[in-house]
Amino acid sequence: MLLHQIACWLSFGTAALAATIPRDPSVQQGSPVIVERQATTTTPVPDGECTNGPRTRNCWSKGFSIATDFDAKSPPAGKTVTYNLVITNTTLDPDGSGPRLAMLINGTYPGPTLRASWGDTLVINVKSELQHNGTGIHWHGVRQLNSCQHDGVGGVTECPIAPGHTRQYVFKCTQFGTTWYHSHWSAQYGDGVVGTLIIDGPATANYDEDLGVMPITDWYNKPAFELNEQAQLSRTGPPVPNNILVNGMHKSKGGKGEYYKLKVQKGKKYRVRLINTAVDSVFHVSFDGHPFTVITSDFVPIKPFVATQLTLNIGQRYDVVINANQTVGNYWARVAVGTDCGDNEIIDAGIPMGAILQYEGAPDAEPTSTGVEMRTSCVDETNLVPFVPNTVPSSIVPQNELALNHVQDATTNNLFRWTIDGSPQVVNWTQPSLKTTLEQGPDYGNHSNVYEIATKDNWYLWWIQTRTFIPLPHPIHLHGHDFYIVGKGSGVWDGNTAGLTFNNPTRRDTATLPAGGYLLLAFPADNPGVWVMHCHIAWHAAQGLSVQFLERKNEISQAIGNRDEFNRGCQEWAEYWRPGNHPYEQTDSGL
Ligand SMILES: *[C@@H]1O[C@H](CO)[C@@H](O)[C@H](O)[C@H]1NC(C)=O
Ligand SMILES: *[C@@H]1O[C@H](CO)[C@@H](O)[C@H](O)[C@H]1NC(C)=O
Ligand SMILES: *[C@@H]1O[C@H](CO)[C@@H](O)[C@H](O)[C@H]1NC(C)=O
Ligand SMILES: *[C@@H]1O[C@H](CO)[C@@H](O)[C@H](O)[C@H]1NC(C)=O
Ligand SMILES: *[C@@H]1O[C@H](CO)[C@@H](O)[C@H](O)[C@H]1NC(C)=O
Ligand SMILES: *[C@@H]1O[C@H](CO)[C@@H](O)[C@H](O)[C@H]1NC(C)=O
Ligand SMILES: [Cu+2]
Repeated sequence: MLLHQIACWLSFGTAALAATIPRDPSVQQGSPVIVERQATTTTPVPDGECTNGPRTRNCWSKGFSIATDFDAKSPPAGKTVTYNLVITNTTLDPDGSGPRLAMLINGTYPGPTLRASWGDTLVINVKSELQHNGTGIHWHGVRQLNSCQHDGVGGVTECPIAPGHTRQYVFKCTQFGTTWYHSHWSAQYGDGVVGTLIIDGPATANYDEDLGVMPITDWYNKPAFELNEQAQLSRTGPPVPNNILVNGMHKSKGGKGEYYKLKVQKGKKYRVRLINTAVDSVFHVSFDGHPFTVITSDFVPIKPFVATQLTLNIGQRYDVVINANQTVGNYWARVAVGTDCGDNEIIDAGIPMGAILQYEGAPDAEPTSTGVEMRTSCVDETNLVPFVPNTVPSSIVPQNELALNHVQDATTNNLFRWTIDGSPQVVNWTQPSLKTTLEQGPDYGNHSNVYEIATKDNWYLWWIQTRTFIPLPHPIHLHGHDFYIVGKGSGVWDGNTAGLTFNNPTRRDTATLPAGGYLLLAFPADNPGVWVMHCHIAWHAAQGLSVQFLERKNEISQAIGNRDEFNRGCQEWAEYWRPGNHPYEQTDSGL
């Protein structure tokens, strides 16, 4: 018992906070020991033996806790969790605006929430019942340690899944928290090929119940493939979304449709998992009358802090704990669009935007609550301190600038293209970079935007620098790793590393490049593979805004092991993508 207590004296919150946590009535006698006291320090202690529960969320299992360095280890004897998913070409009418073409996973939007635990192995069989598109599923933020061929990026880590065929993805859950999965094939996730993924593990604050995911997206009444073509032609900016959806629901400007409800009981604390799954929008989220505690940014547990509003760019996640301690009633869970960098038709429709936080015992009515003034900005949160501290070596040598620009001229058939060092990325679906790497040639193609990361475990510092006069913020997402944000700012970086943040910088897998500015991202070369880094605005990714990191190329073949599935996928794709055998052609980057 004493051992349990000592081990569970991990750091978070305050004794006062812990003291207000009510007893969870669902914890029966005979359940694992619940330690009443929490520590008051903010210093992690070594992992001990303690059991996860409503008041010991910092614990996980013997030898694993919120203080575990998850880069170094994860629970070894995890379960194998298997899911089957089917992608179909169908229609959807989420807000009463009328049905439109959609591609859905198991017929729902968003697709099923997949769930596993830290250390588990996920096995996911994805069947494509699309008639006339390739597809593939990327597991956003999953590190894919030594499993690059399961990253799901057609033209980079796999050949797309051909119509009627199945792909098996297998990976270990080395991190825990909240994420989403989506098609990485051209603009397809904008048409609905999106779902959510929860990996259970310890947390930096306590809560009674998990309310699950709250994915938020922009929504268009026209298919994404159609809008993607428009966006590429345009000199005047992207199409304006017609609505937003919270967990696949919202009222439309015509007053039809329904709000998503988060149902709570007075006196309990709830974990809510916020995810921005949009095509082109920054969102702000708040809960009227309910300041909340933020416990993660992306897959990284952070020192908890209280906030009244959070900003999420595309691909970013925050897990928050809400205390349902207000008068029984209905409250708005407000969502606002970052209008400094985008727009949405619903904003001026006079309809509250968001979802409803509904207490048990409250009537089924729209809230009349008021809340904080919502932001309009498109900049990242700043108060994000990783719970397990890490240091980036200050001797790190910056790589050459990755210069972000744009072009729209004869060399691009007058299509709008974003460029990195002068080149928009275009992938070749039949010849993914991983295939080229394994076959040792012939080459990656003229617009592969490949950057090599050669030295094992060396730290690399990537300098993304805006050089275009179009001042837009871009949510930069990296595969195969997360990164440390050692610097960012407006204008041009002066190349001086002295002022950068090396001591426990914010760590995550998606960060916003400031409008017109620069972003400095560091990570070690600890995962052989081919990993894309791209803007997560779907139109921008389709218009070439990405690079591929070729990491420790000579070790990739051995690292990934069996490649039968990979080879079979490429044979099936080559058969489908024969000239004359498919009605549509590749018109964009392919990503
Ligand atoms: C998805 O649908 C398939 C086919 O109906 C079914 O076998 C599978 O269990 C479903 N998956 C989930 C996660 O619900
Ligand atoms: C989906 O079905 C429509 C017809 O309903 C067809 O025009 C379109 O090509 C199909 N798309 C895919 C990806 O199969
Ligand atoms: C995918 O299917 C949509 C129609 O559903 C079509 O507009 C698009 O061109 C297709 N893309 C490719 C590359 O097949
Ligand atoms: C409700 O909970 C919040 C967050 O834990 C706390 O700051 C606030 O004081 C509580 N209010 C009441 C009335 O208990
Ligand atoms: C894509 O790769 C295939 C197979 O290597 C090759 O035949 C084709 O020319 C490539 N396409 C382009 C546009 O480079
Ligand atoms: C790549 O660029 C070279 C030089 O501009 C050109 O000769 C070649 O045709 C290009 N290859 C492809 C596949 O477009
Ligand atoms: Cu962008």
